[in-house]
Amino acid sequence: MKKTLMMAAIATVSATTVMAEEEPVLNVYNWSDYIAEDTLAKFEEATGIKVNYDVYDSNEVLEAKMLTGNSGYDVVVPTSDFLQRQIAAGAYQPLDKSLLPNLANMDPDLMAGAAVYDPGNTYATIYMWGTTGIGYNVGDVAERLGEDYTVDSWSIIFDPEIVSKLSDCGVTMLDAPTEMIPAAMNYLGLDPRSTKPEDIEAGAALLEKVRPYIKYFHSSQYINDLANGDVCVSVGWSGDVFQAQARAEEADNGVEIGYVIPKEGALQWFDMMAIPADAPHPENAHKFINFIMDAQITADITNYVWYANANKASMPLVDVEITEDPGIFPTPEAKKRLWASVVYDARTDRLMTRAWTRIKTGQ
Ligand code: N2P
Repeated sequence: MKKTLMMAAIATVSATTVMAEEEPVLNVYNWSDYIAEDTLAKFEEATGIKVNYDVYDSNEVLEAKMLTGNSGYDVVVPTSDFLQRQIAAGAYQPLDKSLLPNLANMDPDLMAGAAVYDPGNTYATIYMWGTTGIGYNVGDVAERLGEDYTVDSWSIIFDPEIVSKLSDCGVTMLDAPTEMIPAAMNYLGLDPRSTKPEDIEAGAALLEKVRPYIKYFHSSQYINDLANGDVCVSVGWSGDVFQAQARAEEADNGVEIGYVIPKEGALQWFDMMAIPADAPHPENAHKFINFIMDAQITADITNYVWYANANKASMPLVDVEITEDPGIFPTPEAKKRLWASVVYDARTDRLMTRAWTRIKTGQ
């Protein structure tokens, strides 16, 4: 009897020891073009944890993996509206905030904005944030629309008269139905956050109308294509367009790229770091999330990817050309015209997905 108890005690102790010792590995799944060149090496050096890093360029792709489970990932970065739906599905584990002292660096106002999707910031913290606007080749557009033409409106994409004049130099859209359809609705004067089927159909109909002038729907290809002058107008994510601008400058190829938050308004989104419920290395995941929230590390990322962050302590370390760029940190005036993403119910989501397939295939 005594012996059996002793054996059981030993078994319990060794099981606990095994659980407490997480192997020094971390599997991260993040958006493409979204981290500084040295971030992972610095984390590996600081912690001895080896990072496996995979990338995606679509919330839908990430969501499919999160809802299936067993992805093997420890840290993923969904956008806040997608995050909310995935939390409801049980895809994430609550953060252990005692392991995240650098949460103190975060901007309370922006975290409150993210808490709309994740009450109490229970499951996630902001990685970066940005807007969905228009990237364009200054020379190509001037050549086709005139030197005096100012790119400041969604009409450059949604007015058939205008976009038809640009289709020869390459117009592209994000492959992101829940961003593109609301942008079209907003241009029509409808509430971009509306979930009324007739509003969504109206936005979809506008996209179908301009479909003949669109070269492709893709959410990362346009960075290089804009930089090389292979396309001239892209609906794109703020930092990605600035990265295109930087790549063109570096290549010294005469291509000048601009980014604008159109005067009609634009989507503002938050990308959130979260830990899947079945993450194999949750402790390492917390170490990584805390490391990213270090003021210098986050500043380094913003300085490299040109996305705004929500880390107040990092701001003095961010390049002035970034903090002062209204395309990255919008002015209070422009902020009033930004809308936040909507969490779609299953029915609306299906409606959008079906409309999107129709738009993309042009049928
Ligand atoms: C980074 C794209 C992240 C923005 N390439 C999408 N939320």
